[in-house]
Amino acid sequence: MSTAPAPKTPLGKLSAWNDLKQHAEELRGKHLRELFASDAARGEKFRVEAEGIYLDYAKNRITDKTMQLLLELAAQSGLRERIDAMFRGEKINITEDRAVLHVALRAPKSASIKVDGEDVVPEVHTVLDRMSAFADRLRSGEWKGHTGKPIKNVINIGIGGSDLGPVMAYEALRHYSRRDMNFRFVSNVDGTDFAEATHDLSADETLFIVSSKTFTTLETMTNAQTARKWALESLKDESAIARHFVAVSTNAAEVTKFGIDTANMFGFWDWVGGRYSMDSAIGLSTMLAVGPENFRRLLAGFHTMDEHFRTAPFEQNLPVIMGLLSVWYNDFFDAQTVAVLPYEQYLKRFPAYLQQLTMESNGKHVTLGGETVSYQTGPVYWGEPGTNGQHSFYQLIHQGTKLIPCDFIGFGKTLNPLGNHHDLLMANVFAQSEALAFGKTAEEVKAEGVADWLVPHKVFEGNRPSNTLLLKELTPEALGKLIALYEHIVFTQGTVWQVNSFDQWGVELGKVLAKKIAGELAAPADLQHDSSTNTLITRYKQLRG
Ligand code: G6Q
Repeated sequence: MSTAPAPKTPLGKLSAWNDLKQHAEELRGKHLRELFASDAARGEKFRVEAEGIYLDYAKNRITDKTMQLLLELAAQSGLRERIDAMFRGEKINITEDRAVLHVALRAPKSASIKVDGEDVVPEVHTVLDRMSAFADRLRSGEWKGHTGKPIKNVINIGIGGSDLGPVMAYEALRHYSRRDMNFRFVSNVDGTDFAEATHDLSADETLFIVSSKTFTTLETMTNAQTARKWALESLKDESAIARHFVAVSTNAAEVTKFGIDTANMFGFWDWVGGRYSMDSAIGLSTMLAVGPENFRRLLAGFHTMDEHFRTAPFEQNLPVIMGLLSVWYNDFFDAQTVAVLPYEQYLKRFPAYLQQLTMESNGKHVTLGGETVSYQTGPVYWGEPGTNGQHSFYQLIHQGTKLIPCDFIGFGKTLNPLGNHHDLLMANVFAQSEALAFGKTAEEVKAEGVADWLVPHKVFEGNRPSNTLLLKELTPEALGKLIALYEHIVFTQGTVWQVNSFDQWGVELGKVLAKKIAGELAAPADLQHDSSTNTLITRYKQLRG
């Protein structure tokens, strides 16, 4: 789309928005204790179970009316139409003139999704089949390094969307991964990242996957060149590159320039955003770790959630409900952040992954129509796996001055049954959400015989909202469902806020300036920045000697 989009009714003018504003005032003084006391069946009412995910959202500051108004807001925001437009392959990423079709990456062979009149599903499966064939060869030892040894170490070089998904998925699916192989990830242009990833490896058993949609990203290209040098130092033969480097990119010309044969390149498309690409060829490291079969199970999980999002009525639609609840706190209760708290060690990188997904997508202050918003958009997402967080930042969630809605994630079964560890872990999930919601009154504290002066310190106000997601077990399918759930939460939020969740112009300026300053650091330069930046550059030059 080269012209501006048709104007939409501004969010502030939607009747549901204004009704919610008023309704929030009615609810502001209400405590979750009262809401539970007035409805004994609340816990059975505000819950949804779909596709193997149980969502309890009863511990939110909501009533039937809240949900009705939020669902009305979704309708007035055109959420249904926008979901359909995405799945139809329309170019809803208007500022980059691109379709948004990560959902096509996990569509079954029988599906048909068209971009500019062309069905993209067959191409998706061609790449998946090539990845699978490569993974089988590598994992079986048939693919040999330059000196004839099988590959034992795989290093993904990529950053942002070409790193966070692969790292998170590798950690999440470690249980299913090849334990006799090493998988490492180099993203930072800080040389320490590369040095630490390679210090104990030998090049003749190592494969580098250079993952970059554009194949021009400074960090990735710098690390890839360093990897090339590192490999050649011991392999001493240019022809070795073909056995030790593969590329994942949309840019065949740059891949060839780097010296990687396009036969060893796995492609994807401009309709896959970086932060939505872990299930494209960017997931090659994941597939090498867990095998093609498990990778397809992961995709099947994504697809199940896609279909749920596309077809389930909004009142039973997990991403819609969770997306709307986050809008509720973000816009009507001044909540600045959302904590995601997985009680599953394997999901330790899930919050970090979600930071990019959510904040790069909805960290925008201009609507699709180019207007500056008059309301809050994307909250800060953060978190740590439980129970570790309980012994660090939960204090602030329980007794601080900020409202922090929490998403708890737990599983019925652990992949590592050890004594009663899992019951203890899950006891903490339930205890935390209960404590956050109901707190502890001054009377209760006093009844424990606490001295009067100490009572206020020991009171828990409560009324802190949370969602709890329960799944049976962390399988590849479950992981796919969870990721797609959050992708579609982001979509729901972005639709309500009328922002483009699929561009990221905000990362551009820093990149351009860094390039300029890199030139100034490489050679004597007449510094023309502000006085602070000039002084910092000069001081750095002194420090480095
Ligand atoms: C994600 C962003 C960004 C991107 C990285 C890496 O949505 O676009 O995080 O993934 O900048 O880009 P390349 O894959 O092109 O190297």
